[in-house]
Amino acid sequence: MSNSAKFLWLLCASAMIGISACSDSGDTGNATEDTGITEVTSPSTSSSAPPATPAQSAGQPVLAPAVPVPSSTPETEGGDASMSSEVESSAGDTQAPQQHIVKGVVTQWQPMVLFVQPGDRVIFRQMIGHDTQTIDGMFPTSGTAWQSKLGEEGFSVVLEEPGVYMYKCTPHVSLGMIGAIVVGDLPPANLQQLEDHPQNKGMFARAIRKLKLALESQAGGS
Ligand SMILES: [Cu+2]
Repeated sequence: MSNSAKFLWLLCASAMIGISACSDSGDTGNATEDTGITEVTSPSTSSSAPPATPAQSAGQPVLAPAVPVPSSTPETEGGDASMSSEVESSAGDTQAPQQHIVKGVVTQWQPMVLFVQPGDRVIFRQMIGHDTQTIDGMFPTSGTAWQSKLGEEGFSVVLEEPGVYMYKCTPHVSLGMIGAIVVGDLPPANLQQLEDHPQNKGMFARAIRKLKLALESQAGGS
């Protein structure tokens, strides 16, 4: 290759570099966002599940933060996370009766407030040393009273009449072992009857306050 040819080749090459550099730096209008580069393929040889599309991600329900349990009143003995009920969500609104469990835990009922639908069955467990008995005047007037034997494991009731049923454990009522079962729609029809009850004081008043907090929480959360 002669010198002049070399020179021409260099001139040509440098001109091309200049043009390409010019087109890279100056012509921003042609700049494209090369999204292909971001798709780094996994070195994994196995064909993994396809990545979630934006539609799938958007379709996933955003889990709401847990509803804060209302702070317990100062005179509580602690361990008062029993406000939340263990009611299964009635998705589909099926009318099939459900079963619910209430446990005797030390000197408390768990859950302390239980929400059920008419016809549901409530079963009492961990009943050693406990009984369960409706409190006179603190359940619907046409509702069914109940009373288990002491330590009657698996005692159960089926509640048809809507309203609040307040019940106690006889050995531990003075320690606040009082529970509430709310049957049917909110607010329960006999709530005012509970508040007007002459025994709405002491541990009973405390239980009714907790019931009202649970009712507010249930009404707001669903
Ligand atoms: Cu008890």
